[in-house]
Order: sequence, then structure tokens, then C-alpha cells
Amino acid sequence: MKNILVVGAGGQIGIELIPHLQKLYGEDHVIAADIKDEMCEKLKSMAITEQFDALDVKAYSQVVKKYQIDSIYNLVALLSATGEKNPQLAWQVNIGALLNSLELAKEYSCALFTPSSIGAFGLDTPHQNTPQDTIMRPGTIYGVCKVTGELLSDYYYARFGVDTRSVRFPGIISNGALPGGGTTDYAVEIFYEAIKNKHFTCPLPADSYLDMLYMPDALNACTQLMEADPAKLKHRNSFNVTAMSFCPADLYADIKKRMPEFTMDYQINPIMKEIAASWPDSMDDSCARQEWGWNPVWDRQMMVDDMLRAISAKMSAL
Ligand code: AKB
Repeated sequence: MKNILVVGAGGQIGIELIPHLQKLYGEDHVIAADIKDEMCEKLKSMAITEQFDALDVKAYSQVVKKYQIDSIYNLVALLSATGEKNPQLAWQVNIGALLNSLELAKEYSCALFTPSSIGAFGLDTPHQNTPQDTIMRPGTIYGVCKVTGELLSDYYYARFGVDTRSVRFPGIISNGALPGGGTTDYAVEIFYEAIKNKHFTCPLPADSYLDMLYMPDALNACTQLMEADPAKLKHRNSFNVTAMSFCPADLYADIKKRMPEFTMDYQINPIMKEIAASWPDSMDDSCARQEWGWNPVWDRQMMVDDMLRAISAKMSAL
């Protein structure tokens, strides 16, 4: 059985990826790591946990050695909106963690998954049915880090044979841990606010279309790609993946249909508006479908029903 290390495990994806990996590989084979005390406290109740800074290569390598790690999921990242508040820090953290992950993957022969994002695209990219291989000139530091990450990961594969793989995640909708600092976060926050306050103030324009995925599909994307037959991968870093494309007005209408008392107004965040306008409206994910069988299950209506059910249950248990 493979030993898996998830770095940055306390975030929105990590907190759900840990139990998903445990089901596939067994609890003794999944190690959760994060830098923050409160994240590690939470993770300790779920999994074998190690606390270290992914920018500290010595501490990172000790954990890789200690557990004889075969695969690393590097989820360390400052997201798009936070990145614009401190671009230097975003570069240091996002690229620092990636470089250490690549070097350790090379030294200890690990496979490495590092998510890329729709943030890797920019204003010059075709926005409708965005192709797998296209113009990538992002306008955010987050996007610059993602394009750099894709290039570095392909370089380590071509030059050193490191088994690097990646997907370009769109917005991920989930009800485990809240996202933080992203442009697509509204699509999660709206559900909590609908249930708590029956009202949401949206930071993006009503017609701002973006690709989205529901978390169960996002988790399958990670593990399906990492288990895919390498001979079939023409691309590696990184694959377009999507399951739905909608705008705030669509999501409002969906929730309103189920909760007629729900209201929404807009207080546009100009930075988020600009970022969202530079990203695809909808992506073409046919390469992921052809090369490793990507086939998302959750559509928008199923996702809305499940989010309202799960968050209502969570709130009433408080
Ligand atoms: C963000 O909005 O920054 C992220 C992403 C799409 O990569 N959720």
C-alpha cells in the first residue's frame, strides 16, 4: 500500500481529501500536515498528523523520510484575492512550497500532485470553452504562480522523471471547511448566509460566469489522475476539469426556488470583479476525459440540494 502525505491539509480541499484518501489507502497510510496549530488540532482527530512549515525543507524532508512517502499532495497556497493583498508573500509561499515538494519528490522518488487553477488563465485567453492548450497570461500573482507551477512541474518530469500530475481546479464548492481568500468563495458563502440570515451580499457581478466543481468530484479528480496509467497521459501539468458553469444570478435563482424568503444584493469587490472577468466562463475538459477518464457526477441542481441539506444539518447540530 502506498504512503501518502498531504501538505497544507487543514484547508478547504485537505480536510476532505484526508478521509477520501484514508478510504482508498487505509488510515495508517495517510499523513496530514499543516503549519497552523488550530489546523493540526483538527487534523489530529482525523489522521496521523505532523506540524511543519513546507518552506522549511529540512522539516519537510524528515517527514517524507519518516513515513517512507510514495505520493505527496501539495495543497499549500495563498489564493487569488489574498495574493493580491501581498504578492511577494504569495510568491514566496506558493513557489517555495512547490519547489521544496519538487526537490523532495525527486530525491525520494515520490509522485507529486499540486493543483493548478483557472487562475492560470488571463484576459487574453478565449473565455468560452477554454481549450486545454491556449494562451496563459494571467493578471494575478496567484495565476503567475500557477503557470510557473505548471511549467516547473513539467520540467521536473521531463528533466528528472519526477511523476508530477495536476489539474486546473475551478471554484470548489463544499461544506466541510470554508475556503479563504479566493475569488470563487462566494459560491460557498452564499449557502451559509442563506441558511443563517436568509440574505447574501454578493461581491461579484450578477453575470460573472465561472467554472465550478462540487467537492466529491474534486476529490475524485485528484485520486483518479494520480492513479491513471502514465502511458495514457499526453498532458501532465495541468488538466482542465469542470462540472458546471454559472454566475451569481443563476445561483441566487436556484436557492430562491428552494427558499422563497432568500434575498441577495450586491456590493462589488473591484479586485475580485477584475479577477473573475479575466478567468474563463467555461472550460473544455475533453483532454482530462480522454486521457484519464474524468467524468464528473455532480451537476448544479444536485449540488444546490446537497449543500442546503448538509449546511442546514450542520447548523442545527450547533
Ligand atoms: C480562487 O478563487 O482563488 C480559487 C481558484 C479558482 O483557484 N478558488
